Amino acid sequence: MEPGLVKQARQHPDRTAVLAESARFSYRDLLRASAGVAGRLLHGAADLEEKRVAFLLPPGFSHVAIQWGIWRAGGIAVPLCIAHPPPEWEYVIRDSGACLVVAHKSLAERIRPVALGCDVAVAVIEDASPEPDSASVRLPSIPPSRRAMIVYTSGTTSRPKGVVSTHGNLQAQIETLVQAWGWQPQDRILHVLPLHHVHGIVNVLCCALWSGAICEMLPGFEAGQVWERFVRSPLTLFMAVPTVYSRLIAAWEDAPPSRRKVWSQACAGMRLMVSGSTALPVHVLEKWQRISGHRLLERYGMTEIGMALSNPLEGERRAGYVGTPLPGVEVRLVDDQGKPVECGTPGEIQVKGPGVFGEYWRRPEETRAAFTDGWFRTGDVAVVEKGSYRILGRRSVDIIKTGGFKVSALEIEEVLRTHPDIAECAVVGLPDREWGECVAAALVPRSGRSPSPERLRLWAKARLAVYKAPQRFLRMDSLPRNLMGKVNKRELAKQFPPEESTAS
Ligand code: MLC
Ligand code: AMP
Repeated sequence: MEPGLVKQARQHPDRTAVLAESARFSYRDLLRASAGVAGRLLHGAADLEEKRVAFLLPPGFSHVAIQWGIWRAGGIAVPLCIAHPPPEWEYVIRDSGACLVVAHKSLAERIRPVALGCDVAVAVIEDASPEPDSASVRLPSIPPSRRAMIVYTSGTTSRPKGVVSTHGNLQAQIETLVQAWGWQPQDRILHVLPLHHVHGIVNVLCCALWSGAICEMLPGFEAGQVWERFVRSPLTLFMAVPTVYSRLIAAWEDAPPSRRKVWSQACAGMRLMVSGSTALPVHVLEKWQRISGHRLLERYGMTEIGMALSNPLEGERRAGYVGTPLPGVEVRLVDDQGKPVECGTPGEIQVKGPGVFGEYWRRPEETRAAFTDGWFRTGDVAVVEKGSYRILGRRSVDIIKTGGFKVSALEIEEVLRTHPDIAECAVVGLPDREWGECVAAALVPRSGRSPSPERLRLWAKARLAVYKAPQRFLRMDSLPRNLMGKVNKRELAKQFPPEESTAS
């Protein structure tokens, strides 16, 4: 038994799988390179038996070859974000109990001290090139129940939790999207998203490779570069978070009229453009439609479940709505007592289906608390109106979505509290035109000390992912608390002046 993606790839070995830095790699290249990686990881053993292998590589063929190689050797792939500071890497390496870190040579020196501090070896990878036939490598049988991947996601606990997906979960998450969005071998998608979250991993990379399509990978997102790539040669699909579309709109508005025309015309050949990971503002949807001619398809998902709700490929895509359940996904809305609500009444979204994860890594209690009667509790609140779901918000004020990344206010507070000049702090998400929400921190300094916002932000960026570092700060004499002594965050959010500029 092989992972589903590998089986699929065998059907079209000569087609192009990955395009990156002007090099072209076929599915045969990917099969051979990943078999070679698996052989080296196994190093004579029969099966990695779900050992965790963390990997740190920029987007490109090597990244995919390592991911597949870990899977084919029977290991659990733990992607690390190339832009994270060392403390974030250390947390993931330790929490996952990784036995090895595979790092690209350009990143190896940065992660080596972290890995060694965790007593974990580093395997350094040059840019992978297609290998000679590696059919002789003996690989273990991988059933769908085998754990495949751990992706770290922030939640209502202070530190991120590892979401464990099996090969069966991933296959279900991929297949529902391939069916709903009509993926074809002729598709060609431009990949600009991070590779440590499901949007970039499942929706873009895995769906493309499942379908025999071409996944063209850019090193990251830069608006002008993406527009010019749209022009260069035909693409059929594009998927991103709303901040990416806002940036593309801003770049288009700044461009001279002749360039605008060329850029807009370049979108005509695409068959589908998708937005997700956070609410798509209606003004972005409408402006993007005027510029590109495409009405964005908005969908809703989560690391724990893959995608659950989607507007239709054919038919009306309603602004402000995320559509209906995807094939094979069951969705219900429940009230505070856990009872399903009447149509038109808001309730918490709960999800069931083969794509839903089985556990948070080594956190049985959090796992138990996340399910009720087999339904996964998303913590998001929605309402069904005229047959379509509209997301109303989240149950917890401590979860913030910024630039499409989920961050925990509690995690940021815990780090800020270690700053010598901070006596008390509270973190909230504030509405933000560019980022959806931005991270804002209210601080009570220790007497006589007054750290500047710029220095605090720099300090935070050395310890936390850049998207977790507060963008706005508010000095207070005391935090607003309720009778129980708990910080009233909804009240606190109102105290940030709307016109306050960002610290960066
Ligand atoms: C970056 N910056 C931020 C920020 N992110 N500032 C505030 N809030 C944020 N969220 C700052 C940096 O500090 C830096 O400033 C400047 O912006 C540029 O940094 P960058 O790292 O180069 O940012 P950029 O690459 O432009 O990032 C924008 C982006 C990125 C939209 C491309 O945020 C992104 O890739 N988002 C996608 C996230 C995603 O894939 N989510 C899916 C999760 S899965 P300075 O001054 O500090 O240098 C999921 C399930 C589902 O949600 O449904 O899909
Ligand atoms: P993550 O845990 O990073 O996978 O983020 C999942 C969360 O993103 C969900 O629980 C929602 O809060 C949010 N989300 C995803 N898609 C949408 C959407 N289209 N509209 C609103 N929120 C969304």
